[in-house]
Amino acid sequence: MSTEDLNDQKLIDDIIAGLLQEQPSISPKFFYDEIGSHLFEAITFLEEYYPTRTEKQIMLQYDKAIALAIGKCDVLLDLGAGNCEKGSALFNSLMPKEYRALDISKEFLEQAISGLQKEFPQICMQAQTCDLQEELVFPDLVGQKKIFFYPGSSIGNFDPDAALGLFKNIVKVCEADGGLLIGVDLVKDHQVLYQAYNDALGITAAFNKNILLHLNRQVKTDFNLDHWEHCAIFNEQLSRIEMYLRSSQQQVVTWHGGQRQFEANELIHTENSYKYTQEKFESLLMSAGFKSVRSWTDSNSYFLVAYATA
Ligand code: AVI
Repeated sequence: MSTEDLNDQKLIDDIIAGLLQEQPSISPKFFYDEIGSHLFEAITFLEEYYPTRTEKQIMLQYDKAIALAIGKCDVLLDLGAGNCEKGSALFNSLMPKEYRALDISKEFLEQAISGLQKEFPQICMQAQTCDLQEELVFPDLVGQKKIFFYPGSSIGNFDPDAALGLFKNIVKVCEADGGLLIGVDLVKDHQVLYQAYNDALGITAAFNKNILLHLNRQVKTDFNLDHWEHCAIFNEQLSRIEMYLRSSQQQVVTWHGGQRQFEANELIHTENSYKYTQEKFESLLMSAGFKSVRSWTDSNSYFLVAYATA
């Protein structure tokens, strides 16, 4: 067996273990196959899904203040860079010498970078695979002022303990210089939050259900999408949106060598999306070891952009 086959088998074993738990769950990383990535992009255009456009508006409105707070930038490290659109929007104000795009798939990044390189020939660009659950190491960047960029409230998809772990990791690699520019969604009117994850067009429902199609391909499960419903609620106590797939009837789902019976109304957990208050988020950054935090928000206080200095 090759290492790749072993990795695939480990992935499949992990998915099956998740399905067999008392509270079944599927990791949100399985949302992002080709269809899922396009559906997520469509979500960002929805009227109900305010985070993407609000963050963009804050970044545009305060670009000079943000650049001033950051100062010199030797290397801009774009965590979860995707199509590099958000990272490259900072080039004119931060003027980094180097841009490092990090994400799970290097192939996708390389395509994005090759287009950008023509537009910004003076910036040295590199794509690198990166798993944010693991330790961050950049031996070739020692001594350079590193600015990490983590937009889109992707941090909200981590439990607060895991978010703290990631921040500690960033403080460590920043070497008492540089910092983290990060966007996070704020707690707000519950109806606004609810609608952002229960849009009228049903795009978020399709995004959620598509995870089952991904599993059918990856694990050869036989989920029937007609028998599952999208469910997203705001858990006030834990300050997070919780997404689930609800079984609409009693059913058995099978895969090679196993199966599970689901009762009517039984839920499979697919995602948490934490919402912070400004105070909570700033104190999470400070408790990770950052020295200071500056924040900018929109007129409704829907979203926060923060710069934490290491
Ligand atoms: C990627 N992440 C920040 C999105 C969120 O809002 O938590 C994923 C998403 N899930 C449903 N809609 C959007």
